[in-house]
Amino acid sequence: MAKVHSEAEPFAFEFDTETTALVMIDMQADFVEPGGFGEALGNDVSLVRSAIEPCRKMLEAAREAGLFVIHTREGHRSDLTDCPPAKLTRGGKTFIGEQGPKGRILVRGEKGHDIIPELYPVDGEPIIDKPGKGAFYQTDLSLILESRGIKSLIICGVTTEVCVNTTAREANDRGYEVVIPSDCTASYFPEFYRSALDMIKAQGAIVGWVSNSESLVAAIK
Ligand code: C5J
Repeated sequence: MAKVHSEAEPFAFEFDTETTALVMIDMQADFVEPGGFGEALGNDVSLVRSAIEPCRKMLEAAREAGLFVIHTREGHRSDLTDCPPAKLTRGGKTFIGEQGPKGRILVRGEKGHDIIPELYPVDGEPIIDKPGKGAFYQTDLSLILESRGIKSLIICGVTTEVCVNTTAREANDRGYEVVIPSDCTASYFPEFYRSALDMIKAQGAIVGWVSNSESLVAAIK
């Protein structure tokens, strides 16, 4: 048992490093590099790149402290049979499965679908390929977390109001204690970023806690 606590809002976040996992959500080229899905939807990806360096520091500290690390990728089979028709019609000018500069958009095995080199998983870090926004929906994430006896999650990644928020809510409903380091997540919409984090910590941590990489790294050192 290695019980620690980190400064957080609305109050300190207490956790045990042995039962805590770092979950890195969708740090894929499709979301944070030019030429991917994020840009195809009309977004400026430079707005989400601010999270890369804090995520890198958080990941490095988690690895050094021996935390269990998990990565997720949003995407679909190449025949798109796991993509609900409703999802295929959403977006801007380019749609899921269409050819883009980084290969077919949000399709597994394509360049854009993969995790960016700065945060690339190492041996022993499971990658959860998810068809939806939440990391629990139609994946084996629950099984993996339960098998490791995980109770708390440090959730990083993009985007704050979509896949990070959905996963935090799914985790909270399943009984996990969730903390989001605010500098390790980002959105194409600054106002959504702020509101999404406010919603997490409101009403006495109704979904979870909001902290920052500096406090969490200090706590696990
Ligand atoms: C989105 C995600 N925004 N990873 N996906 O479609 O947040």
